[in-house]
Amino acid sequence: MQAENFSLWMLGIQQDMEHTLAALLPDAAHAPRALHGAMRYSTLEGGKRVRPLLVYAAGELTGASEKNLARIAAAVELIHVYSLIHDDMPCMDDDVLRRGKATCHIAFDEATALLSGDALQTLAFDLLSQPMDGISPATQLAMVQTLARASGHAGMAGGQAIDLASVGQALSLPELEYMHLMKTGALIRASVMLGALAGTPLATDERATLDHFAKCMGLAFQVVDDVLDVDADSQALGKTAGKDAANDKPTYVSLMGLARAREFASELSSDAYTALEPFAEKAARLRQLGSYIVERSF
Ligand code: GRG
Repeated sequence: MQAENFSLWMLGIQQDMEHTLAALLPDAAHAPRALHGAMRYSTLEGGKRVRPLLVYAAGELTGASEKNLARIAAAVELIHVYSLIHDDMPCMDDDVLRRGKATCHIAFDEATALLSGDALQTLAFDLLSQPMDGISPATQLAMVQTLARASGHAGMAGGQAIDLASVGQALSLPELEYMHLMKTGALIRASVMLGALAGTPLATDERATLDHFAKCMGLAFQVVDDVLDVDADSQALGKTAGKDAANDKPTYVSLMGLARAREFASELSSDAYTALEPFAEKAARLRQLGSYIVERSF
């Protein structure tokens, strides 16, 4: 019953996100058509929308309005899509398959892919800086800062730089963790904190404990991603499976082995649920979403 309730909730958010993003993205019939088309192609009809789901679940914890959460969730998803487009380009991961379809630079061309990533990123900040009902300018500024820091040199882009430099290198577990906390973890952590910021302010200790949940979940998400890269096929994943080993990339599986990596993901999720205890029932959605992230098969 609880699982059914969660699946319905997830589906509802995924559908709302699709409508919100479709309405916010520029019209592909308007020039520059290739750019607008590429932005829509890469963003719409694809992806699990894990980061938007985290925004909504954290917003439920602080009683945030759905209207504001939709805008915040869309902003985070746009940053995520921009990172996927750029990551797939020949200068980085050089991949041809993403979300079950040709990557942006294959479906369009490299210059259009580069520009569409740039334009999605700036659109995200545009969305986040427009007035939101019941949210003070100071809180909104904190949101913009949270997203900027999670995306930039000290977050996702920095983590990606370390990742690119670590191909063929023997990273230690702490080094791998450091990289992933930046590359994947920072945006996941920001999604939770942004959702929470949209509602009734949390006390300092509550914020810290929620951030600990998000940090553990961000890492667990990556560990599961590494497991799935060896354990699932490209069709199920909608992206090329087995790429990490083919590219000689250090991963949790290459460092710990498959069985231990699975155990580690479950240890991280236990740690994450413990952090949610002070919030009791208000964190029910975040708990369910945590289970989904760790138990997913694609
Ligand atoms: C180019 C600045 C820049 C950063 C790229 C996020 C990232 C950094 C690269 C993506 C490569 C990758 C496979 C990372 C592992 C974790 C991850 C982000 C997986 C993709 O996210 P999902 O599973 O994808 O949420 P969907 O398609 O469901 O949204």
